[in-house]
Amino acid sequence: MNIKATLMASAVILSPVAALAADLTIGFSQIGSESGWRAAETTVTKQEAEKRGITLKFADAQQKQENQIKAIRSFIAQGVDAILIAPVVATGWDEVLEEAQDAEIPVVLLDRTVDAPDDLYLTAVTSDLVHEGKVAGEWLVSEMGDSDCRIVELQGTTGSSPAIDRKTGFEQGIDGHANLEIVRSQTGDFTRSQGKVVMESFLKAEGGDSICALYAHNDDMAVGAIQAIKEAGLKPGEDIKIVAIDAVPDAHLAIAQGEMNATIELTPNMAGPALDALEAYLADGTLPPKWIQTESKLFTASDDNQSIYEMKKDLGY
Ligand code: GZL
Repeated sequence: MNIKATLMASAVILSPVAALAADLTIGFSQIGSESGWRAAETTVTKQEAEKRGITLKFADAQQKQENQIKAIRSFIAQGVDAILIAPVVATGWDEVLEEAQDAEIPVVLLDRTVDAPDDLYLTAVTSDLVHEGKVAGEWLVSEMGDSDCRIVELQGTTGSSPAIDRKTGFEQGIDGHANLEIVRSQTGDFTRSQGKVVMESFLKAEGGDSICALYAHNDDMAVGAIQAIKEAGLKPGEDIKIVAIDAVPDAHLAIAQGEMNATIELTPNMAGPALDALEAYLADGTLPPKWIQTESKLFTASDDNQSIYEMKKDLGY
């Protein structure tokens, strides 16, 4: 190799943004590890930061808002360059977001939104949570036709934007179809264990034979409910139709095995778009849109769920 080529090869030429990212320190206030999807989001966020040479300070809040607020205040005190927040609930953020704004530290929301003025955060990277619920409702409409169907609903964490919006969307999806009726609706807090416990209570209260379908705000609660349905001597996916959201590997496996019927995909990669927006903003003040929307895709038994399961199972869920 000639001298010039050698010099070129050794002089790694970074773009201004890439050069900047190598010096960034970003705080990430994560909700916890309540679901397989959440674990995947954490894995992907760490990978996306590492890819960019960003130093990521990670704080797991064990699903408690007070722990998130403490972590955010610590990030501010440390003088980080930016803060990522997956807000466990929608309310109660104004004060700490104002503190970050006063410290001139940009904040990006991941996968959930907050009820606060949108000048308090740079952007929110989320799916259309209402749309996800509506797709689930419309799928059940198409599945049931004119047949009566008594539905039980496992809600996500009380007060979280996905629980509020996915409920709204599902009700929009079944609106106008009087044969479809939600007869029980209760939070399972997005976890498998609570999904099982609450489904057991639904089965006890309603009697398994009178429940036609389960709508769960995430796959983990649906997987827990599947266990309860089996223990009640019923066939999940047949005696009780099951539709949920996230498209985690175990949901694809359950659909492949006929124990679940549909799931709507939520990408765990919210951090990629978030870090791109932050890098551009920190480099030259480029303002992103207030909402960076991620795609949602319906998966049913007509998809090759076994292959999708094999592909997804090693992605950090
Ligand atoms: C939705 C996200 C939800 C997932 C759950 O954007 O906040 O939180 O659907 C997770 O699996 O607990």
